[in-house]
Amino acid sequence: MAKTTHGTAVSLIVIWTLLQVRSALSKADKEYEIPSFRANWFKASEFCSSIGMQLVTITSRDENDAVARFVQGSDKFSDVASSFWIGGNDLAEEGTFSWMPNGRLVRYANWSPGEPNNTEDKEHCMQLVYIPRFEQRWTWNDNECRTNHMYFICESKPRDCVEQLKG
Ligand SMILES: [Ca+2]
Ligand SMILES: [Ca+2]
Repeated sequence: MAKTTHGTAVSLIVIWTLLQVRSALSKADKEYEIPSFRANWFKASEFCSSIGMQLVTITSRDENDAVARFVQGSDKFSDVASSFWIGGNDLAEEGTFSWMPNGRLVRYANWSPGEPNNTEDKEHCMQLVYIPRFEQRWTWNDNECRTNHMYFICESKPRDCVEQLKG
């Protein structure tokens, strides 16, 4: 009996450890994609969902760097000026930005100097910007959500615990 209990405990520890490793891996292995057409923020968000992904969320410097590296390696990158929709907005409450895919407040932020400036009270959707002549290197701007001419970045959805157990 004692032996069985011990065996069960060991199995549980092994399973728990595997899940931790897997969760660490899946974090590092976030997949990104830049569809090859331009859209407004809403269409961008819809399109990411339609391919089982979501507009990208960026919650750390490391993640901002990882997204920047991905964009640089893509054929949508221009070293003169590049802007891409990302998954945050302040549509619910002016000035309070949240990540739409999970509803979390934007805590880590990497705004360009003077942004977000909500120009003409019309700018509510977030974009990642690379415009070196303005000293903007992978920083963020708020822009009009209905602006149609932006590429956008989708990311793989986080797998929840149930999905992880199902494998
Ligand atoms: Ca705004
Ligand atoms: Ca702005």
